[in-house]
Amino acid sequence: MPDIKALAQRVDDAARYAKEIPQLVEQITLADAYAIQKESLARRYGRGERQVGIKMGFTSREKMVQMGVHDMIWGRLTDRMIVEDGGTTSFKTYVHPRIEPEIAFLLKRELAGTVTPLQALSAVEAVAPAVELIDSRYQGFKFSLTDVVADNSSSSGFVVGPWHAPDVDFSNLGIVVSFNGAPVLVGSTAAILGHPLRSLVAAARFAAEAQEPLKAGWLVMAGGASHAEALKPGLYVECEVQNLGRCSFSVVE
Ligand code: OOG
Ligand code: MG
Repeated sequence: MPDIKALAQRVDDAARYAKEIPQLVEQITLADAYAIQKESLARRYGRGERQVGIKMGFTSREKMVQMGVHDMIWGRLTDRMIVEDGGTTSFKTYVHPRIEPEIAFLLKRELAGTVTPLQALSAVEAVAPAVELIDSRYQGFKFSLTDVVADNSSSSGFVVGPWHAPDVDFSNLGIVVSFNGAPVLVGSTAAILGHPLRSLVAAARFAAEAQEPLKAGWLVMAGGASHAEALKPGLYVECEVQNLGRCSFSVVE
């Protein structure tokens, strides 16, 4: 039996002190990996962090192809991971951060179980353009499915732009991410499972399986619409989503 607590401490310390670790050599199942993730988050809550939602991963082809992982995953988001829209984040606090354009959902009521896209939509208070900062704690940003799940699915930071009532059609909106004003990523929200709402449907299913229903007031990050791009100090990052506006942040030393 893997030592869940010891492995949770290993991934938590790596994230906390921005120190990379080798991939896990222990034989673990996917259930073990989620148990490690849960235990590592309990350590964060013990330090005063608060869960503010969840993030979905590998909801687009481009992300799956880039990382060689072909199953959807999820991770937990805490208030410590919030990067203010228009604010700054310090490069030193990450191992090798990357960003990806996403859509964020704000929930107005609890959501869990098998739901239709329409039922999922009825739990949505608002949608916003968003950027996720991912930071695998594994050397070389290389991992297996179980490694990445244990490492809280590379959750590290996120920026959320202006909120909109969910009556806007967000199924196929153009996305442009620029670094210091030059476009580096282009895409569409349709790359997220054909429609970002499908990611929320999947999130509700995962939440039920984990017996942790998504709560009113929580965010759900739908997953990267494109591959992720590496960050470095000195970058001003802006993500514009057609009809939803933009969010931005700067990377300082
Ligand atoms: C894992 C997290 C994937 C997404 O949006 O697909 C993810 C990783 O690529 O490090 O956040
Ligand atoms: Mg992501």
